Amino acid sequence: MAQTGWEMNLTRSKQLMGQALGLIPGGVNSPVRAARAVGGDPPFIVRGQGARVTDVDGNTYLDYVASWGPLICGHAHPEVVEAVTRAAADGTSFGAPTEAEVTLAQKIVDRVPGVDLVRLVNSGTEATMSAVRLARGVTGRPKIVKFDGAYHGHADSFLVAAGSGLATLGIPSSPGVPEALTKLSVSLPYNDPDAVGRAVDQFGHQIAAVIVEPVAGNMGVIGPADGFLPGLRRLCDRAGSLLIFDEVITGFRVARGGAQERYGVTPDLTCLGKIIGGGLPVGAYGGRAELMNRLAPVGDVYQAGTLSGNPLAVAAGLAVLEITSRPGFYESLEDVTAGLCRELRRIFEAAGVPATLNRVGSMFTVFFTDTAVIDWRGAAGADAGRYAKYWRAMLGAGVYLAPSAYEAAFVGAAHTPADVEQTLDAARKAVSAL
Ligand code: KE4
Repeated sequence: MAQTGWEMNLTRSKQLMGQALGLIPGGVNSPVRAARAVGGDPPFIVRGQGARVTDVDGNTYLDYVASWGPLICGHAHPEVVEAVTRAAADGTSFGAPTEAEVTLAQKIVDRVPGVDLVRLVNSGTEATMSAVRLARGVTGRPKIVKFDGAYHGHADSFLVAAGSGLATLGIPSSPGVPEALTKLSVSLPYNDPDAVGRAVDQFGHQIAAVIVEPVAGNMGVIGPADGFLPGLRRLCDRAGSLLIFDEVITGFRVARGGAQERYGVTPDLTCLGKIIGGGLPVGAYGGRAELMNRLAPVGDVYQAGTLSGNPLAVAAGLAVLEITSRPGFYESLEDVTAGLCRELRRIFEAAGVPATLNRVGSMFTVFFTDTAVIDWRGAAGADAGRYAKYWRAMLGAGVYLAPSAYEAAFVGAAHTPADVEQTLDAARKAVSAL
């Protein structure tokens, strides 16, 4: 491991970033990867294995980014690699129906309570964008309700008071989105059902859908307050609006059947991504048959995709859903993550560093604040500068966290108790740099 003291040797990564900047905006194909909010100079990763990634300078890190969630089984899991390799040997895409897509659809329908029919797409953004179009098509209504700090992908309707990379870079609403469209997106405080009630009273008859991350992961991790999700269910029923759970992160992450199983609230439409592709490009959206059958070619709401249901991505997804369906998978993840977070809290407390750690299942975020974080206001009030120092110190100690204070850390099945101890040792060193 080419590690020298606190700072990793990132020589080759910096050279590559210099080259990349002349070819790719910001040197990256997705903004948050540029790590600008934590000082820049991201490591260029060359391989992943289990719970670890290695960069082009030969530094190896314990990985809690997990490709922003998909790699719940760890990097290069043998069963995933074998499935994708076998599928590739039969061809990479046909643009025609395949048996594997039917098998994956069946597994999704079997595991996700609110899904009777499902359509595969190529990203989380495609899933949420399509679900909103379907909701508008079915209800004939124009408005959607989202929540401050939530991120549902980069479709125009969602880039209002959004989280993830927009919050990280401080661009809450993106230029290029026509005002006529932003007016149709109402963003409200997360965990505030009264605010939603007021919106329903004011223009409920115009609301096609309320779209929510049932566990927020894009303003850091924030769980639903008691009554929040059931309240949204009741308010949507009262308004005749559809409730959309954006489970791109939480789907197959926080429970076998996602957040809707964990919290016992069934949405009208569900958006999925990340884990169901095992690291390959997959998204999906599904719901009750009478809603989904409004989609072409059965119905008249249009959505399409050249590579939707791609054989390689479907093979990876099938392998991951098989692995995660095994007895004890989620219980073990819960135990490892709970132990890690319990000790992290003790380390910050012992060091006198004000920190709030939010965890749901195997996803968590450390907010450098001494107040509870239950919405975007709380997340934004935390010390992002201190997070940047923490990120840099943990990287120097061989632990790779999300390069943003408004993301989640993910524990996967490949993280062992020894990895937890290595992480805690790194945190004990890192707090001295705060
Ligand atoms: P993609 O289009 O990036 O596959 O998915 C969009 C999306 C939709 N819904 C939720 C809840 C999401 O978290 C995401 C994407 N997540 C971010 C990180 N939290 C992706 C990372 C990135 O933008 O590079």
